[in-house]
Amino acid sequence: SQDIERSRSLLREAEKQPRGHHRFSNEIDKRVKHHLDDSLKPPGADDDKWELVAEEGEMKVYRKELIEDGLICDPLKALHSIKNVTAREMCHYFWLTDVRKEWEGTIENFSVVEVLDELTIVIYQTHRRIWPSAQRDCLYVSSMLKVDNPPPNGDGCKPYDTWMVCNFSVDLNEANPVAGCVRALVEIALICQTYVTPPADGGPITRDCLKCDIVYVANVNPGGWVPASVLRSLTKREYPKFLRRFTAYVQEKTKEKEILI
Ligand code: 6CM
Repeated sequence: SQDIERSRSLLREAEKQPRGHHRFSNEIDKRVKHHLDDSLKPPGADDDKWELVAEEGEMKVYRKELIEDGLICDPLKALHSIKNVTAREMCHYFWLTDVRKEWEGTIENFSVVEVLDELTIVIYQTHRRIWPSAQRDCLYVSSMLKVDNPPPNGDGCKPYDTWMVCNFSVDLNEANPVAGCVRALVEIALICQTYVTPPADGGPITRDCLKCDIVYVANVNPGGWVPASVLRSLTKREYPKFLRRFTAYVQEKTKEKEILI
């Protein structure tokens, strides 16, 4: 509860910090550029060997098998298309820590350890333990931003707007790390684009006119041993579960609200 109080007071401080230059700004810019150049590319656009591991309606989850220093670091890329919501709404609920526990099922605990500007924070979190390996924790910068000039997408349709959340591990001394946890390294992006189809009769724009296409990429290094079969079957199940739960959460949360563009 002390952690929660501390997170809350840091976030109150955050509201007073306009987006600005801080010690992670350059790193964020670099990673945003990488995601726009690379993560947005559809699987199969080049000779990348993405394997489709789950498909449910509009949702497609791909992965590439990758072992680094004996650890499974399979990159993951998911595409989805969500009706009735905007890119900003998707990113808002993904970034906002107030509602994190309402959709994030892999976390045991988290706290905001630093606020860098109004949309950039540092989070420390612990995950549920994957038996029989050690519990994981991670410490990462989380930044939400609007992308003014996204690269054109293949089909020639121009999105109304583009928002993204960029999360990546940082190496800082966290004051109260949980004993026994192995540090996982994460690089995650959620890139969202709104498409608006105005009613043919010239009527007002409602939620029925909205669609949000998302690309979610995750590169997670587990930081230590996890049995391969356990980890691979868990990711195959948990990422679709997260996407299903999170997108349903945002649709439900926004359905009676004014459109946030
Ligand atoms: O992106 C997701 N969540 C964000 C907010 O928490 C954030 C996540 C960063 C870490 C993601 C993976 C860490 C790997 C640790 C493995 C432990 C999994 C335990 C599962 C127990 C059932 O960007 C959504 C992440 C969804 C992961 C499936």
